[in-house]
Amino acid sequence: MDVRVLKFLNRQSKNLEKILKNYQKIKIVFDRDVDGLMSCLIVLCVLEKLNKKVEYFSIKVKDLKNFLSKQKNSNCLYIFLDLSIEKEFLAEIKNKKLKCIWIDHHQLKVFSFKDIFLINPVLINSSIYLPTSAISYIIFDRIYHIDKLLFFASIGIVADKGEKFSENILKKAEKKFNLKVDDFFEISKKVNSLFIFEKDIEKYVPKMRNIAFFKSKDLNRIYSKAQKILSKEFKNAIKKHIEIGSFFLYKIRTKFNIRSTIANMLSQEFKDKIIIVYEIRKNEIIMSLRSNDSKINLLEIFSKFNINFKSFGGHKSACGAVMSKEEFKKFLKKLKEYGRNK
Ligand SMILES: [Mn+2]
Repeated sequence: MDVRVLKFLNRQSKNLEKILKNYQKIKIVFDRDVDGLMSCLIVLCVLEKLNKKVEYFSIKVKDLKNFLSKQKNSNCLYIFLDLSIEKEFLAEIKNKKLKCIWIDHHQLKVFSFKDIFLINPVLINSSIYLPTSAISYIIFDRIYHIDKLLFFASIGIVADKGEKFSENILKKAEKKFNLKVDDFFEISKKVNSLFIFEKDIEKYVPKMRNIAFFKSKDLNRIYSKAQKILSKEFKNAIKKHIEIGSFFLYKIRTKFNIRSTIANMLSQEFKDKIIIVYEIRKNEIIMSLRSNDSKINLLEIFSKFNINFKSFGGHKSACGAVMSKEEFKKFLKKLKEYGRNK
């Protein structure tokens, strides 16, 4: 891994340790996906060892502004995990004078962070890709070492396809827990099924502190239910998608939260395609975009479309977008033009 990034994380870890000394009450706010959840577990386990009073909330980035607007400035420290930063969040934080640590790995859309303490390796090197659970592991394991942090980190890393820059962590975990990377990947798929049913994720956090949960009947039952829904939708996608040049377009029609998982599955199957999976929710088009070609930067391609996105961002090879139905028509036209120009 990049030595500059490791030095940066080590330095930030020391700074963080100092900040933590000043707070007894801490609120963890994490993204509603496997990487976010595993990051939460890592941070939570360490904070509890430090005898902090901790609350945790899972929030989708689109609901974060609303969450922030309801917060009151109390003597509490916020730790945000795996959530992409928007300008409006920073405005709300400044306005409320909230004390915030922000640990994330999304590409940056904002470049001034004087009101938060940001830990994102892309600040040092924008081509480094370390899932938030890897970052959280490196930082928090230094503050207080607990064996199972390595287990949580490995699940989060493979869920976010971060194997490349996290090889060391995974190797250590394979040895420690006598598991293979593929086993961690299986576990990450099981954990992901909790999100597919949009379960009350917070309810599972205390159970997950014991790693026996990941082998439990409880989780396996939810997983097999999710597998049925996913395989049905996947077959449907193969039959009913549309191809425009190198774009693979598919509209999801179930009520389950499977858009991004289906997009991941399709990008594994159709490696030379740019996968676009979308659905209509509350009159908006919500999209997951994926590519397997490391030379392709989705953020770059789609920002050139000049679409008035309600939100757009993520990573170079996996990102998300929200737009109105009107803008979606324009988006489709652009897809066809792009195909012709290539
Ligand atoms: Mn992530």
